[in-house]
Amino acid sequence: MNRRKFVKKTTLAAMTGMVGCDIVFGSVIPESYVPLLLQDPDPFKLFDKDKEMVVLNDKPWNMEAQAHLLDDRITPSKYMFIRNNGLIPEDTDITNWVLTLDGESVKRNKSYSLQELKSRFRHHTYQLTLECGGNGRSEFNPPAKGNQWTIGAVSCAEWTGVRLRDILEDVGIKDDAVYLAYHAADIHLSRNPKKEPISRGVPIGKAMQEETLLAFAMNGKDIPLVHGYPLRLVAGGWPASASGKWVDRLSVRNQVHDGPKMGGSSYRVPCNPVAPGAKVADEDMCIIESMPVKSLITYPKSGAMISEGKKLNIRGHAWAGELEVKKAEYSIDFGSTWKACDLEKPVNRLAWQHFSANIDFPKKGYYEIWARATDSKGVSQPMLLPGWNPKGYLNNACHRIAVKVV
Ligand SMILES: Nc1nc2c(c(=O)[nH]1)N[C@H]1C(S)=C(S)[C@@H](COP(=O)(O)O)O[C@H]1N2
Ligand SMILES: [Mo]
Repeated sequence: MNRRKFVKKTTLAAMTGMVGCDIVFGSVIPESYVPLLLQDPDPFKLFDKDKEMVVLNDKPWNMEAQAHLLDDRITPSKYMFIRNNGLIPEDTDITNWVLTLDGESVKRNKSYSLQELKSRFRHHTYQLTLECGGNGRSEFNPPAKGNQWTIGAVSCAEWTGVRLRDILEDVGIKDDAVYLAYHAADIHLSRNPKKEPISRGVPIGKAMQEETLLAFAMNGKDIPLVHGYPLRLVAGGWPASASGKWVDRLSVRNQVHDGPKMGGSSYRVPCNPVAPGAKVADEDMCIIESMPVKSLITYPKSGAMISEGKKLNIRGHAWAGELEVKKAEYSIDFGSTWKACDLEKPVNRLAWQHFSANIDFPKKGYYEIWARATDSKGVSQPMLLPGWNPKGYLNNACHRIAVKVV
């Protein structure tokens, strides 16, 4: 057998294995042609996601949940949204994974192996809400470029790791420290190794909070690769872009970090409200910090049919960035009147809170159920779209579902 034929035979055998059944006309597949089934990796299998998750982009991979998928108190990985700015790291070697601390404001550079991080520092576990700054972007007008998130770019998983504060104290930081920046192992879309897809972070004050973790576990297991394995920064309550995945370097900066996606209109909004479509000067844009108050009805699924005379028990979650949610209400008359929901305290700071209510409908027909949360400073969600901004961030409008009483 000549070499050419041999290669063809072995690849056909390999492809048959991957397809999972006989490729009937396999012998006539053009050379170096990849069957469609193998060209399009199934993202649900690839990332272990539920089939009801919605793919928004495949280069890079971005995927969101639907409201009813987020019904669990702690979000399981299969319902957790994916937001990537670049390509997922390849060939992650955890035995040689090193976290380096550097920057203008560390007393000396220092490196830790994963094993050292886990064994030298105390472990802490918190439920932490992570919401993409662009969640709700699809509603803005004029529309904003980027992934057209509806309501599903939010999660609240249970994260376990070491406190970032403990590491910063071990390294020693100078008095002039301003910002903690992350650098990570993901790959720029251009595959240029000199370019980073994203490098953001948090001000030192947020870095030093009890709940800010360098996490190595999610929901009691290793972090799934797509969510940051083996090491991830988790800064709950802030736009999730501050929570670097695949972190291998942390820089303590003596100025506001200036990495990719820190400037321009990235994760920044006009410091003062502007008219829709306005051009905003760079110096009038402010970095998004704590996320605004928001809520989600996770049961029932929009479109539910309710039998006349039966009460409907709705439930959902509410969160308010750095603040606590103090009130959750619902309306079945398009916002004319509001009734209180039962609202639970958060299990820990920065975890979303659960609400529920028992609803009586006056008669048969179509209804909408609107939910509205209010934070500890008395600020409520707007019923409709809030302030326009160039990239479509911070849409915290009330969530609404439709039901029919039949
Ligand atoms: N290294 C790295 N970290 C990252 C990102 C990224 O592209 N690369 N995306 C950020 C953004 S914009 C969001 S919203 C969250 C998404 O986290 P998830 O995919 O685990 O839900 O990760 C953040 N951390
Ligand atoms: Mo994001």
